[in-house]
Amino acid sequence: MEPILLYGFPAGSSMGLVAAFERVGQPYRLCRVDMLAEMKNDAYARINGRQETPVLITDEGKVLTETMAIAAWLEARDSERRVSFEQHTPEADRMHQLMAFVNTGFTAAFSPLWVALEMASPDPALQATLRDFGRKAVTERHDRLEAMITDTDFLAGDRLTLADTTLIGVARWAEYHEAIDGAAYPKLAALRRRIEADPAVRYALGVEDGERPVGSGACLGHVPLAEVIERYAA
Ligand SMILES: N[C@@H](CCC(=O)N[C@@H](CS)C(=O)NCC(=O)O)C(=O)O
Repeated sequence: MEPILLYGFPAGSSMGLVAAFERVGQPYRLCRVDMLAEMKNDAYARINGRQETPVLITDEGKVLTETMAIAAWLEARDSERRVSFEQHTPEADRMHQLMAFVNTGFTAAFSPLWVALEMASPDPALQATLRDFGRKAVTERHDRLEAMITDTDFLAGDRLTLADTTLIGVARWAEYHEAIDGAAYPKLAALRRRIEADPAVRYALGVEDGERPVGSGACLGHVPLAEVIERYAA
């Protein structure tokens, strides 16, 4: 079977993995998950006990969660090195380092902002504290990322890789939360423009918006979430 990538909308980090699958170009399917309506229930918890996206149903029908694990699964099958580098090279090491930085501290810095936004019983004083703390954390991680960007066209070299696809779904949260002064990060801004201009990323953004963009042909279509749960959940 073809692997099925469950991606979340709106504004999920998994948009980058959709771009990565598209760019690798091997047959895959997608499953669209409305994170606001379809994730916080027992049925979805049978697919991912942490009730998050992304999730991959592998070509063996196994459930694989966590962005880094799914990226590693794809990297191992990226024989033409369309989104990765040969193992045991300095380029591969740097790509993994940047992916880890983005998926841990950079992504986690947004957590207080999401908590403030999604609070079931709004508490203005706590929300203000969370927003203040979150904006400081996001700014600090942006400072660090800006310093890690070199003069290559993309994050880990001169072509789009898993480092860029890990970043692109998350980086836009800064505007969503009005968390940073964008002008303070010119290298990141230029990098994001280059990533977002990539055809595979444009494809993923279109898919996220509910469109049916013309892609490489590798995506064989969408599978309904109910069907994925029925067939593959524990
Ligand atoms: N550690 C997980 C985190 C995934 C994650 O935070 N997913 C977000 C969407 S980008 C999510 O599902 N959030 C919903 C929630 O936690 O309520 C990974 O890297 O895959």
